[in-house]
Amino acid sequence: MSQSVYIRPIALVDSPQCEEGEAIRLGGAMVWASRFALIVREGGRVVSRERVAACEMADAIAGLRDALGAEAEAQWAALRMVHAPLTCGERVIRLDQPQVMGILNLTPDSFSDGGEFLDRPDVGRAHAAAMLEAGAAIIDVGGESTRPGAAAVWEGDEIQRVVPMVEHLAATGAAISVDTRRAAVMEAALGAGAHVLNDVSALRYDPRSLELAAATGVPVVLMHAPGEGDALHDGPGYGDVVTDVFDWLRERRDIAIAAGIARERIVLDPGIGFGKTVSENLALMNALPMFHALGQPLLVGASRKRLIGALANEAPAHERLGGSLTLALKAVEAGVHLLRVHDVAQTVQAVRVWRGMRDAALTDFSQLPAL
Ligand code: 8Y7
Repeated sequence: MSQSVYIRPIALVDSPQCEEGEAIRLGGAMVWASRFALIVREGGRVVSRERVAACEMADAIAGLRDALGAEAEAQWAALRMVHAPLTCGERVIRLDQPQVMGILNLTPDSFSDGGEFLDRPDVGRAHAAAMLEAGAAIIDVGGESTRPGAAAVWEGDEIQRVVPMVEHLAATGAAISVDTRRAAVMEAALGAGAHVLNDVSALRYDPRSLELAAATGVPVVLMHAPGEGDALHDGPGYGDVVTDVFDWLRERRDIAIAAGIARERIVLDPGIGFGKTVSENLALMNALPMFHALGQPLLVGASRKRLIGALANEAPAHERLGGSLTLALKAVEAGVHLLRVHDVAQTVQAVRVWRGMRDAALTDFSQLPAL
């Protein structure tokens, strides 16, 4: 039975000098890891799990069999990869600090902010302007709800919802991503000035989308969802959710690269809330540092999602700010590069305070390890 290997950072530190020479920087973010679990899986079961310090990793990898050793080597290099900024027209989004993507839903039935803007474009535009003012690096414009059981939208309707807003935002100079699974919508949105494709089906839903993404050369977000077609939330279940999602994202990454999408334009996302139980979502949130071993910028969208309600008294979507910030900071501490959120001002404030602490840690020499 074939084996697979994973390097999961298990001890994160808030500055490299905490563990002088012993900590590696993850994904070019402001986070460092000093110890790792080197995990080998066979047929879905973990067959070995070794704790390894950064300085011992080369030896530990040398002790693995050929194919496993090569994969572990690739992951060890990928963990330390520094990512180029994303280019969005005239704008560049640096990935050395957490960036916020503001959600703009132009749908009648989104569970968290449904129907607010669909028939009131002026209100939608004002909301986008407020998110940009509050520090959103990019606005994610979507015209189709992907929650379980949402009604399918005809692509012509989706285009009509999305394109005028994209045109408006492009004219203001904003960086724009378009949240869609349909090639025709992607094409129309890019034509209207969008810069990034955000596809919750990871370019599986529409047979034309992979080719289109490759031909246009724009950055793409590939998100994990276990199901296919219109049943994104239905999957066969997981053996181990963390390594299953990791393997799945690696496969989608490789398919995208083979189709001609440049590696530096692929952003990966574990798809919090898509076909996952509360405990599976929590396991993924805790394992986020491991996903740097895929060697791509990471995006997480946990804002107002159901797991928050499930853990906190069934709070309705509009009362999930506290939980959303907790999950956003968890992602930030894991070195996730992009946060997709509804509450931009509050999230940007949380990120800035976190950033202040990180800057302070970098100049705090009392953290030097004792000789
Ligand atoms: C995500 C997303 C949604 C996410 C990315 C919601 C469109 C559900 N969730 N895109 N879209 N990641 N990349 O609650 O987690 O916002 S829709």
